Amino acid sequence: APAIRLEEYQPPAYRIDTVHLDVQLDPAATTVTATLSLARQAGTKAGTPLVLDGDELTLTGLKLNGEELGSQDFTASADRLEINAPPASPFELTITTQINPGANTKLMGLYRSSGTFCTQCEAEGFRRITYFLDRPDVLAVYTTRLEAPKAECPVLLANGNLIETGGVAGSDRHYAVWHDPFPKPAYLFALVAGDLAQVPDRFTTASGRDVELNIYVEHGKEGLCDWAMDSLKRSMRWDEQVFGREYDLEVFNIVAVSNFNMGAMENKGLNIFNDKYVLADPDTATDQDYANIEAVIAHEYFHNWTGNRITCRDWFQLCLKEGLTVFRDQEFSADMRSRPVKRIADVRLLKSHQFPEDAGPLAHPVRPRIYHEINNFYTATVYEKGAEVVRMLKTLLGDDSFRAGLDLYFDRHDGQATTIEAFLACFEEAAAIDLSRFALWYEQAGTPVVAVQSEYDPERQTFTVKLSQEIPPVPGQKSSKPAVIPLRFGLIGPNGEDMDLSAPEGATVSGDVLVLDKAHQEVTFRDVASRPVLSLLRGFSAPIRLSQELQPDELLFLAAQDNDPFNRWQAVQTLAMQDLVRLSSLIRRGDSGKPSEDVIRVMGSVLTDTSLDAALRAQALTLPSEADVAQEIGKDVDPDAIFAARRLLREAIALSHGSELLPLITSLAPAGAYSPDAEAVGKRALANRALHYYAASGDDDAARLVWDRFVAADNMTDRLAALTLLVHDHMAQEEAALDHYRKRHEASSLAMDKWFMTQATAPGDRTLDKVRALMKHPLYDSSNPNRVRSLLQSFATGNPTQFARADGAGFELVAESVLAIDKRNPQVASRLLTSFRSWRALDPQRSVLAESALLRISSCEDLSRDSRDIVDRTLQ
Ligand code: B3K
Ligand code: ZN
Repeated sequence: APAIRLEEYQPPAYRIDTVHLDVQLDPAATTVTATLSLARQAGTKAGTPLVLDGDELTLTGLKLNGEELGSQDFTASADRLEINAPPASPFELTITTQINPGANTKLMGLYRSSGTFCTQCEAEGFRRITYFLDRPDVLAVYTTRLEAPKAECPVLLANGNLIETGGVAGSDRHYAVWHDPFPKPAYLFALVAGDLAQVPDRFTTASGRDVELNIYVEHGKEGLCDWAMDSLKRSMRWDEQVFGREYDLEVFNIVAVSNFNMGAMENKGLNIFNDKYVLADPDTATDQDYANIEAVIAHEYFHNWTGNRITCRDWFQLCLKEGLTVFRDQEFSADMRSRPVKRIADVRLLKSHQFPEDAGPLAHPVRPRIYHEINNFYTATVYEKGAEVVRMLKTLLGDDSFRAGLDLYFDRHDGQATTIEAFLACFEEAAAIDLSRFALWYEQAGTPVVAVQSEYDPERQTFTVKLSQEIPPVPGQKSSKPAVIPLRFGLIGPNGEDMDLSAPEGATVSGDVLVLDKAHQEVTFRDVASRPVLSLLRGFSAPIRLSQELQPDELLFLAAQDNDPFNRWQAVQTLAMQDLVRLSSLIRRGDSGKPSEDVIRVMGSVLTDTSLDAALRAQALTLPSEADVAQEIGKDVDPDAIFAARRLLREAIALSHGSELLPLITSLAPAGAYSPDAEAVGKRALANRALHYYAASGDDDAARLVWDRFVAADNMTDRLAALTLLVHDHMAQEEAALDHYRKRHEASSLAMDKWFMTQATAPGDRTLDKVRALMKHPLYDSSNPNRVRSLLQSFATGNPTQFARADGAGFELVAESVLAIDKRNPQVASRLLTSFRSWRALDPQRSVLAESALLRISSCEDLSRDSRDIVDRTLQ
């Protein structure tokens, strides 16, 4: 496939002002008649051919201004329709295509999910429905008429407002006409038709307009929509209050489907969701599920302004909508819950997903300059790092200028398809600031490493901080320019208070933010009465790696004293990380390590510090993951040694603090009915974290307690926490627990996904055979993306010792699965394939085996474009 390059962007030669779609739904032969009003763009020569995109289409009719087109006037193939010499003045094209939604296993375009017709058009799925200028800078007003048998498809939905419904005379069919007055790109088109239950509600906007809200689900699942609906209404209110953004149509519909390639999709007025991000009740959804639903509902809703009203000029600008919308959903969740706890969770995700991406063969800038398959660029870098860049902008500008810049953006670009440059220009203007250097965050791949050294001079009472920055080389980027890095900081005095400081020399400081913008910088603070401890990168104010040589006593001080809750958590993590790296390397050499007393003591004080929020304590007590430690080690990684090191530290903590654990487990149960509010969630998290340590002893008492909690749990969070311990620690009741769980939950696919996942992520060499056996389980379905993710994706990304087994069998299983899935669903296959991205960091024996699995995939000749792109880049 040819490379698409940002520098080669050309505006479209033709405009499409309106689209009338008539869709005659049929499982095997759906007929789509698209009537497009087209016009030459200023600057297009009369007679310039019109080239429309298609993908697996069959053309069955073509008219220009109502006249059948002769075969000499066009050329058509499954993936392209060219009108040789269109009229010079505006004209109308009527295209009829026939498609087979029942055979659409890629889940792009129009397909069926458990009998429901639904669509997914982002990024390039609309061209699988009709021939079109399928690019985000072609904005049109859509009217959609759907027709289907009334009994099979009582529900007919499309974008916009419903303007007409009726029966088709003399038949069992009925129709609905939807009109969306807001011009939109084709990727935001959607339709749904099927027999679904409707859960209705209402919302009154700030200006008093009444909006009808609906969630559509499979019959019988109506009772699982309360939390999603509640999250939607809170999102709508929040966007009004915090960003001044109101909803703009008469109706907002959400449909939950069980077969979906990703999380959800923000189609105008008709969001389509993976049911995993809609359905919840205490018995089947964990606290994490509730938080995810709240965040994804908000994210898709927020796209109405950041993505839909203002969209992207081209797919290189994807972060324009995604980075900004992730930032908005993060802020929403922070306001709904605890801000520091949310920040820690977001940073954990960034470090575990985006940092490895940015350090490996798949690294790319937040705004890529080249792609072969755009669907491979819905990445942690575009989304999560993209959100960090927006967050830095806010940190640098301050709240008021940031809001003024965003207001200007909404005002100036409403109704447009635009670029990162235009976005930044709004902030430059609103804040009278030059962002040309800041823009490097969109251009450069890789995570900057900031090295820090500090020195206190008691004679002169100065404190000097030497900072330097550098991005290690990544594919296609050997050198880099210094970035603009906002570092939130404090100098903490011996009493634990932040010192009052006057402006230092050597850097711009505003408030508590120091701006590092050169390769090397020396910053001197004067009149510093005593040696401070430097707390840097508070709140994780920039997506960088800090290389700061803090002494253990300084880290212990920060862990106990830092006024910034994020950095307190970070100090605990850093202490644990240092110890895990040390222990891993000892174990690797065959020595027996002894965990550090300091770390054990810090964990003990977190356990017992009741002045801290329970959720924060749970976060601090969660050791860096195996993947986090692997990333920190960086090369010649032995996952078995890392696993053993974590196990050792966990046991040592459990042994030293045994007596503190039991009361936490038993006393923290929130009173009353289950609620997903922040306080109750925090209590459950801490109790289950304590249980995790308590179980480490492996003795009978511990096993009994875990089993009892498993059986007695009245919510999924506690049940799954106990099940995970029983299975991952291979306790005697492991199989009994899995059986018990299966019997209880086999009617709920989403609950069973957790059952598959728990087994796929269990350590120990029996897991591989188990996963192979589970692939044949009657409840497993390799055509359903959620099932594949729960079993295979979680094995490949959540089980480092077994995926990277020293005999290569883990790599083989995943390679084999990628090849099998690729034939049906390239997007799911290529996502699974990205689990190999850190293969070069493994020890030589393992990396050779990973490479041969990759070569096996690469040698397959009919690989999809999606998987070909990932395997080529991974091997490069
Ligand atoms: N915009 C969609 C993602 C589409 C992915 C296409 N392969 C969901 C979201 O980010 O809100
Ligand atoms: Zn999004």
